Amino acid sequence: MGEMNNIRNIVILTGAGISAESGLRTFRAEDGLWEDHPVEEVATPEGFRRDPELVQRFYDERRRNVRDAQPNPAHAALAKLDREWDGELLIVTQNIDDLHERAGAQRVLHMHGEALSVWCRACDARHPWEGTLLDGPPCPACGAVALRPDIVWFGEMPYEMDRIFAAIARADLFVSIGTSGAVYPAAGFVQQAAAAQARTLELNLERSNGSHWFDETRLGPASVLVPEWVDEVLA
Ligand code: BJW
Repeated sequence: MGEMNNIRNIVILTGAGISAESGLRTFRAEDGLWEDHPVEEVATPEGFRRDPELVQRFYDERRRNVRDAQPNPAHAALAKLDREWDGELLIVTQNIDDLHERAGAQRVLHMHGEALSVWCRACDARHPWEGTLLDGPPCPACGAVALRPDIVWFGEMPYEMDRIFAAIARADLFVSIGTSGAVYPAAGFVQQAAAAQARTLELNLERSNGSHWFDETRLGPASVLVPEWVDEVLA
């Protein structure tokens, strides 16, 4: 990474690749999730209107997988960085799992929502949720049977974009971990970071769509690359 001396504000973007070694499947691999379920059937508001049972069943299973998964050394390393880094830090995750939090990280923002949260379309409340939705449970707040996964689908606005852009504008270092750069607006963060004069680093198993935008790309599994990089930053 060269000179770490001038780095104070860090923004980290994580994607499905950081949780792959925790046993959660990525989206665009050979055995990716969309193989079993085409994306437009499950991850759009139109798909949900067309076949709510398919979508609820899909996310009921994802919720169960998330509950059963454990953080891996990459999550643990970012949690350590969060504990020990005095400057600004924001972990922006596209992932809906809670493995960053379970590893102990606190400065985490879920831009695509959370598997273990539900959203009531009747009263707009959100609730922590570990169970299923296929069976049509009532909203704990208003009693309506109108709960949907608290997930950002295609065509919906990702969460907290203002806070993300503000953090990127202040960043001295932007690090992207385990994301293919296929989905916007997250795929564009690296360009915004570069425009704000931040250094940009990518950690990924293989080169991604966005690799050419980064100052540096390191290839390998997140469980190895992320702890190595965190040790460098904290040294
Ligand atoms: C490892 C590893 C290991 C593996 N170690 N690495 C045309 C052009 C531009 C944009 C658009 C367009 N048409 C439509 C759009 C917008 C659209 C979009 O981007 N579409 C693209 C397909 C082109 N985006 C949206 O709609 C977003 N909203 C939006 O833009 O709002 C503005 C707006 C609103 C209204 C009207 C108009 C505009 C919303 C996007 C929501 C994304 N939601 C999903 C599903 C929900 C979550 C869930 O069900 O889990 O989020 S899609 C899915 O992709 C999921 C992910 O968060 C997201 C990103 O995937 P990710 O994390 O990158 O995973 P993979 O599998 O792609 O990559 C894994 C990587 O890990 C690979 O690189 C591997 O190499 C690596 N890896 N093992 C390290 N061990």
